[in-house]
Amino acid sequence: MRIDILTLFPEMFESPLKYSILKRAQDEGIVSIAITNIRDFAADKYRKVDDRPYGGGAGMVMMPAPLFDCFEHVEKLAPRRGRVILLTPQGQPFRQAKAQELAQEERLILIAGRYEGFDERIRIGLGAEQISIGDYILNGGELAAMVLLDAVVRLLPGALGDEQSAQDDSFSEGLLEYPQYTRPEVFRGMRVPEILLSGDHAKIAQWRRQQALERTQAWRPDLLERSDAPDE
Ligand code: 9D3
Repeated sequence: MRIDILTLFPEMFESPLKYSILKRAQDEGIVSIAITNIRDFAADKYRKVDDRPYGGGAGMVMMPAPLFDCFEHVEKLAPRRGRVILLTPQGQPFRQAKAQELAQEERLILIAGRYEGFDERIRIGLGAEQISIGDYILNGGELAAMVLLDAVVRLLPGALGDEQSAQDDSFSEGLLEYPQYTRPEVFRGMRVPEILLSGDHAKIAQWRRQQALERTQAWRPDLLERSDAPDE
């Protein structure tokens, strides 16, 4: 997969791309990630990319021309257009199902905004879909783009070890994880549940399933509405 990111703060992406799964996936050619600075496509000597909103109001709006020029440059860097995604607070909330869907694409173009928002003609003219990562206010779209990137790349074939990808299958059912324990058997007086030491794998699987259901009911009942899990 190729992922292009258009941003006014390209340096923000450097560190996350250097570690762990994102680093390895790039090194192994599973994903190619290219960051492009929208400001490089500003037309004037001040490198201006924002302007005051028509109709008045607080704050500034991202100008269409630098973004269109930046987009048209980036579009040509690879053969396919793929999906174009604007990270905005107005978007549909990002969920695992969307990450799965995006992981099937050959190319994504992500656009992270700053200021109060994008000139509406950007969304329309680029045929972009909008995605939000949740109902809270960030200072810009960059961290949202990184969240999306992280969630999508780990789903690409080969990005994780086999062991972990198998485990993910149970999470994609939409339940919280069962409780996990490692050594020692007793820590500060708290014991590992006896059943996990029993060696009875069928009983352990049954217990874990029950725990996952109970925790989801208690802590995230909203998840059960959407879960694929049968009505246990
Ligand atoms: C005053 C109205 N605000 C809209 C709710 C203005 C505004 C706030 C924050 C405009 C842009 C931003 C910057 N946020 C993002 O670009 C953003 C975001 C977010 O704030 N929350 C969750 N997901 C996302 S994706 C992009």
